[in-house]
Amino acid sequence: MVSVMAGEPIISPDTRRQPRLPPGHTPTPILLEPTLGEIPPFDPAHWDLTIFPRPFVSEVKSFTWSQFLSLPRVRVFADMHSIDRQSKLDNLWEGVSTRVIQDQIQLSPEVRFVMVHAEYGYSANMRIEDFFAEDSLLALRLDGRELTPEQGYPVRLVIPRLYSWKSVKWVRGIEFLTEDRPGFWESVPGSQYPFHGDPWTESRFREK
Ligand SMILES: Nc1nc2c(c(=O)[nH]1)N[C@H]1C(S)=C(S)[C@@H](COP(=O)(O)O)O[C@H]1N2
Ligand SMILES: [Mo]
Repeated sequence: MVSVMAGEPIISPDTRRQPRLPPGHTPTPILLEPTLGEIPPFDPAHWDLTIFPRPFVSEVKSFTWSQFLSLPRVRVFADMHSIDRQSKLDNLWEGVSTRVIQDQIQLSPEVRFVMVHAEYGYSANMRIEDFFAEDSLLALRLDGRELTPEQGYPVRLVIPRLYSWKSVKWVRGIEFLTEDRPGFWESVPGSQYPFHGDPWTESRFREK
């Protein structure tokens, strides 16, 4: 197989903060949060990743599994912070930079937000600046190993600068938006999950 991995890892800027942990956070070897629902099966013959809709992208684009595997890779060293104040430090992710996806599409200038969709209906909304941040990627591997089914195999989004619920596992779709819309956790009735989800400003609760 041709190696498509390049260069030194990108160091997520948040790992250089002093202190390194957001206020009140505790380091943990594993985020102790159960995933919703069952772990989806993976069938490489039918898997695809779809980028939509028109006219926000000039054409709808679907990557097959082999097309996705042929995209160039990056490694990203990053921490992951959860809304219940646990932090999983020192993750070395490998995958496709969201900026590679950006290079493959023509995005209209009025696009401001992204909704990332998973198998079985999970989704998360975010700003395009967060989605296209230098340390954001569609990860295939963690710490030198293929993702486990629990970790989102075959592909999970990783957005180190946002709370972990934005790092959608089992990604299948990327939907561009001009206006923000709630994802799964943001739309649970009575949900206090904020739309943005910045661990560093303690945006743990929805504020006016
Ligand atoms: N598809 C999907 N992605 C998901 C979730 C989920 O339930 N389904 N849970 C989110 C939440 S709430 C957290 S805390 C992290 C947990 O990631 P981990 O299992 O790798 O620790 O995944 C996020 N991504
Ligand atoms: Mo979570």
